[in-house]
Amino acid sequence: MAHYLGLDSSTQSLSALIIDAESGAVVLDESLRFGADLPEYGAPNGFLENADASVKQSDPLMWAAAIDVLFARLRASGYDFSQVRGVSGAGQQHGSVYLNAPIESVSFSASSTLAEQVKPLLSRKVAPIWMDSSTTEECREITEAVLGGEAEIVRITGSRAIERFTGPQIRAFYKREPEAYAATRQIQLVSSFVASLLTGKSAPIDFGDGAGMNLLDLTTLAWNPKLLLATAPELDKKLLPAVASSTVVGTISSYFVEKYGFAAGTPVVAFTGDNPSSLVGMGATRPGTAVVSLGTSDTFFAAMDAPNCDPRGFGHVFGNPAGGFMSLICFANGSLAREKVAGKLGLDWPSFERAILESPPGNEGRLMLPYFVPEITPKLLKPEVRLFGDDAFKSWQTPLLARAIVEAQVLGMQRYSEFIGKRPTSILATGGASKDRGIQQVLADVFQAEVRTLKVRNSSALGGALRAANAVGKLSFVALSERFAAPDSESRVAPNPSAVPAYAELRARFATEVDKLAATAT
Ligand code: XUL
Repeated sequence: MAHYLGLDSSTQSLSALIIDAESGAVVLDESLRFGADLPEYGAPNGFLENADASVKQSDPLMWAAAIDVLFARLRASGYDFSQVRGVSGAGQQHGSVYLNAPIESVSFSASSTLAEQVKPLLSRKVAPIWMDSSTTEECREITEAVLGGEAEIVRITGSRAIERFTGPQIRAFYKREPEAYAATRQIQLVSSFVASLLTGKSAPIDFGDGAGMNLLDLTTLAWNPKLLLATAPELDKKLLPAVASSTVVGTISSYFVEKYGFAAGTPVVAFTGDNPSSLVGMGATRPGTAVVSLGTSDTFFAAMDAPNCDPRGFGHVFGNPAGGFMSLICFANGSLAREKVAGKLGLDWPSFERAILESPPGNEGRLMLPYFVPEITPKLLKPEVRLFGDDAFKSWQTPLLARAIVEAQVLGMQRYSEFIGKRPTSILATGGASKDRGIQQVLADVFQAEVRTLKVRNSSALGGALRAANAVGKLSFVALSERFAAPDSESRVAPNPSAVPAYAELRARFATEVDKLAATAT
C-alpha cells in the first residue's frame, strides 16, 4: 500500500485527496471551506472585505489554520497518516505571502498551532490574491521600465504585465508600504508557503507557478534580472531560486509527525499552481489534449513542448509540472454569460441544451459577440453584446441565441488558443457546464476534436497526489493517468465532419467582428 497526499489551497477552500497509487483507488477526498469552517477570519468567500472592489486580499494565517483543522478532522475520522509515502499539492496562482524571516527561524511546537507560530513572521498581514485588479499603474510602470516594453515582457515571461500577477503586486506593496517591503526577507507564493509550512523550512517556488509572476525567464528558468529591477528594489534577495516541479523540497516537519502521526522523513515535493496541478490531475500533460474548464469564467489550457507566447498578449505560459510548458487562456464571459442568455430567453438548462442540439452547426450565419461583463480575452474594458442575423434573432426572440452564445465562446477559445501551435485532437471538458451535450457537440465540431469528460472532481488536489507518486514513488505520469484520470466511458462525443464548412464561414465572420469591437472598445 503506497498512499500519496495531494493538497489544494484554493480561493475558497483547502482540499486533501489521498490516493493508493498501486490499487488506483482514491482513498480520501475531503475539503474545508474557509468561509464556513473558519468564520473567525472574516472571509466568507475566501478573501477579506475591502472598500475598494479592485483590492482582493486574504489572510495567510487562515491558510495555515486550515491545514490544522483539516488534518485534525482526517485524523479524528480514523485516517492513519503514517501510510502517506509522499506529499505535494497546489495553491491558487499569483497570490503572495511576505515574511520578515525564513520559516526555519521558528521551531514549530506541536502544543501550539501553525497559525499562532507563523504569525510573528508575517511582514505583511494580508496576501494579495489572483482576483486583485488594483495594479494597473504598476503594470504600466513595469512595462515602461523594460526596454522593448510589452513585447519583451511577453517574450521573457510568457505574459504581458498583468494586474493579478505577482510582480505588479509586489511593486504595489513596495510603493504603498515601503517600510514593510524593506522589512520583508522572503516572498512566497501560496503554493510555496504551504510547502514551507509542511516542511518547516523555506520551500522554493516551482517553475509551474513561478511563471505566473511576470518575473521568471522561460528560457533560463531563473528570475530575470531586468524584470526584478523593474519591479522593486532588492527583489533578487527576497526570492529563492525557482526549481523544477518534481523537486523534493524537504521532509514533513516534526510538528506534523507529533501532531498528526505522519512518518518521520516523509518527502514533500514542490507545490505548484492550481492550473498546472489540474493539468496533471486531468491527465493532459502531453500536447494534443486540451482542457476546457467551464466555470464562472471559462479557461482553456494545454501542454506545449516549447514556451510559445501569445503575440496578442492575452494567453499565458506556465510551467508544465510533468516537463515543458502549458498555456492558459482565461475568458471572463463563461457561465455568467450563458446564464444571462438562458435567463433572457426563460430557458432552464435542459431546454438550453435542447436548443443547441436542435439547431444547425454555424447557426446559418447568425453570430453573437457575447461580452456581458468586461472581457479578459480579448481585452474589453466595457461589456458589449452584439447580434448579427435576422430580426427575430436580433430582438432576443429565438432559442437560436443559446447556440449563438456557445458558438461564440468556443470560436473565441479556438481563435485565442491558436498560438499554442498544436491543434488539439482531444478535449477534456470539466466544470459545471461540461455535462451539457449541446456544449460538448459545439466544442467537438468547432475544434474537430473528440470531447470527453472525466470522473475526477478535484483535479488540482489529485494532481498533487499524482505528482507526489511520480516524484517519490517513481511511477510514470502515463501509468498514473491511466489509473486515476480515465475518461468517463460513456462521455465520448465525436466531431461531425459536415460542420466544417459552416464553421469556416462563421469563424471568419467572428474574427472580423471581434477585431472591430476590440479596436473600438479598448
Ligand atoms: C490563473 C488564475 C486563476 C487562479 C485560481 O491565471 O488567476 O485560475 O489560479 O485559483
